[in-house]
Amino acid sequence: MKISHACLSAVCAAVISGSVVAEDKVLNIYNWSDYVSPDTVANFEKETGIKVNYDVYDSNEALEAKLMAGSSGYDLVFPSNSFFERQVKAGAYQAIDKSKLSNYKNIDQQLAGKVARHDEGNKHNVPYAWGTVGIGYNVDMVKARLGEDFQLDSLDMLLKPEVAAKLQDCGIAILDSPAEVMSIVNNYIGEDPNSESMSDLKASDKVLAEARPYYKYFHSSQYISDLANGDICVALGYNGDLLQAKDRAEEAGQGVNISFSIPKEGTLLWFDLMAIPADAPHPEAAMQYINYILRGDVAASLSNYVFYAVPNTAATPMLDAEISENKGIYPIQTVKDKLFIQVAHTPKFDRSLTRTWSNIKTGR
Ligand code: N2P
Repeated sequence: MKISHACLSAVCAAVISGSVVAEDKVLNIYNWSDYVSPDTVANFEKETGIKVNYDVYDSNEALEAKLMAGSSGYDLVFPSNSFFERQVKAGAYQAIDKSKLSNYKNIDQQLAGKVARHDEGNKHNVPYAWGTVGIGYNVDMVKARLGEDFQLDSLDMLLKPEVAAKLQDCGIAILDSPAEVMSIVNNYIGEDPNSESMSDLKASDKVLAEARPYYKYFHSSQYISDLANGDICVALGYNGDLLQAKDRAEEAGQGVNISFSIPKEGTLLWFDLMAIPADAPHPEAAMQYINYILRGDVAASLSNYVFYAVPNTAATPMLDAEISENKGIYPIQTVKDKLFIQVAHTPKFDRSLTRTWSNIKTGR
């Protein structure tokens, strides 16, 4: 079917029922919450006439459950490296033809090299953003309870029961992300973050179980607004989300002073990737969106808003100094040296982990 030049909008696509072109005027995205700038999707729709249906999640587990159930209807998803690795092995994604992505040249090759460890030749992914898990805290509330000299870049704040107890009244939030949190606790107690040994799991479980009575909740996105509003005083969360909380608090001007630190004990470094499910109904539209995200101006505006690093060399000169000079986003070398990468867990270990985690959450 031939489309006239006037026929560029989503409305137009809707009336050309049954044609391939009409199908490709829709794009179903499933992405992490708080992970684009307000105009990212709107500008794409304006430029392409593609109508985007945009759903969000806040955990790799949620995404994986949808993908593995099949027929998710999604065209583009954003898994983290470790989960992605096993999803690729399970055949969840289709290959991405890089020769069709004119902006792929903007990808930071060093980072792509690291991701290739999870996906040989990066056949099924294009990197989207990267970051760490760290500690966001309300400076005044925490200092009032722990004193001026307490080291605010230590996981002791969250994992030592006697310290957590002092923060209980102002509110501690922990990521509801079993694999990620357990790897951080393993590392904190001096074990291999990627360990699948039952005795390590038990030891980390013990640490969390002892601090658990002092936690307010486990959740992977609510802490942004709660921290910004002064409803909690510490959160173990994703770096960009915690920096968004800081930014929101500053904009609100209510005297809530938030800071972020990367734990001195070391923490998880993750990469989120763009991937097209094997059964995506609109893979061509997904390719257009990927190529759009790969544009330097788009990646920079996104990074400037969400406070996550983007692996895009063309974006670098367009980043605000608040981003490019932020050590919570681009850590210094000594901090980088202590970061670790997660590898995919086996299904057998995952079952034990899930059981342990649900006991921790319910405080049993
Ligand atoms: C965005 C969280 C993305 C980081 N809200 C998790 N990989």
